[in-house]
Amino acid sequence: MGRAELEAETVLVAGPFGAGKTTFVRTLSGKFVTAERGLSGVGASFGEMRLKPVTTVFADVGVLELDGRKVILYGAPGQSRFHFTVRALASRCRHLILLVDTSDEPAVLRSRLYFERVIKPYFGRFERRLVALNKRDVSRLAVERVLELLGGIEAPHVETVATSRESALNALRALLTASWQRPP
Ligand SMILES: Nc1nc2c(ncn2[C@@H]2O[C@H](COP(=O)(O)OP(=O)(O)OP(=O)(O)O)[C@@H](O)[C@H]2O)c(=O)[nH]1
Ligand SMILES: [Mg+2]
Repeated sequence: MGRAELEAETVLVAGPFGAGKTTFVRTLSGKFVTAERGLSGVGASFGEMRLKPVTTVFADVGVLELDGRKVILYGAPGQSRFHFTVRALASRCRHLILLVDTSDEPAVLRSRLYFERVIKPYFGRFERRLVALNKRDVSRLAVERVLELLGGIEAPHVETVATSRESALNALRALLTASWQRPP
């Protein structure tokens, strides 16, 4: 780990394909590096290609300062063929934000499946965790219904709209400052 990472809060922003990870990191970050590619390459499923034209292939990296602290955000790739990268990303991040796509019921169920298959093995190692119920501006689902579909995930939740800086900042503050988190 580099010196900057030792001093900074590191946050893995994870979630299923199209949940808004890149958007969340981009909205928050002064410096932003992304590894998005057109989604025409080998390995993309038909369903994935229908959903959107670009996707993250290794990680989005964003840096910002929040209340005098340096924060480094790593946006995970959502496409299933890149899920192996989550292991490497999880090992360099202290905290986790799990983005749930709340657009409709199938999207929430995809988020649940992603959590169970990809994140759960690493879940216990994060110091602070937050579930961000994203796309609340376009969702007609009640929060209670979203949580019911998600099943139990042991972390507090907030509602977010990743395109809104205020909303994304609110989520990041909830992760880093709230007192309900278990101590390190
Ligand atoms: N309305 C709305 N759209 C959103 C929100 N967050 C993300 N989006 C849109 O959802 C689409 C997918 O967002 P991305 O940020 O590319 O999603 P991702 O999770 O990085 O996707 P992958 O890297 O391919 O897994 C884009 O069109 C975003 O503009 C939100 O809170 N509200
Ligand atoms: Mg992305």
